[in-house]
Amino acid sequence: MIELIQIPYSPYCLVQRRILEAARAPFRTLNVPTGDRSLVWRLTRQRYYAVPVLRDGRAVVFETDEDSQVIAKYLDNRLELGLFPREWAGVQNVLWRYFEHEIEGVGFKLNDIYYQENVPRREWLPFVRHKERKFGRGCLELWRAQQGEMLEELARLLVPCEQMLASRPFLLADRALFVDFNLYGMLANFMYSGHHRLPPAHTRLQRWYERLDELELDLRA
Ligand SMILES: N[C@@H](CCC(=O)N[C@@H](CS)C(=O)NCC(=O)O)C(=O)O
Repeated sequence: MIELIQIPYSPYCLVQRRILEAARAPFRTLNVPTGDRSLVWRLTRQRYYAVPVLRDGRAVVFETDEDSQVIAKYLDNRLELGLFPREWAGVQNVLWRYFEHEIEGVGFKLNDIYYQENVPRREWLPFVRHKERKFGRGCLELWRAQQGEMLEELARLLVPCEQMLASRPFLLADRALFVDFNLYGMLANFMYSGHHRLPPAHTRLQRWYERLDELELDLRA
């Protein structure tokens, strides 16, 4: 059975989990602690420490750079999902970069400020240390203070997505593609704490999110 090695609130893990669910693929998740990546390190033979990682029999699959989509492409092939159509080559790469950098860059902070509700107490110390080493001392307090501005910023960043949905049910086509799952994961992370909703003005995006949440893919296999 496919195993998704994950941190449950990680945006990148949420992308893969939703693809697996929508494909109705038998899989199980294995959660790793924030501060202990020894399992990932061992599985990848000391080549990777981040999540997600996918294990499928003898295959261990993980990303090769910031913008690779090795896991999603592996699942796309393995389950014959057609999530990366050739006609959108190039365009989809630009979109997932925007989602994983611009949107994720604001969304994860808005979720992280509620970490005490999502992260087990024994992991608070490695969690805060990890954030502060990357973003500076007191970053979580700072993000908490900037919450209002960050919500406005996210609404602004999501305007192009709302516009894309003006004439079709999904971002690029009349069916869901990888880019839809990708944006879904970034937004599922933003809303993971339960303290945030999608910007009220973006009504098409809200309906799109509900569709994605329940989506079952037509399997080609
Ligand atoms: N581009 C990678 C990014 C993966 C990533 O940054 N994962 C985070 C968790 S959200 C992580 O494990 N970072 C390394 C660390 O925490 O030490 C992907 O799409 O999977």
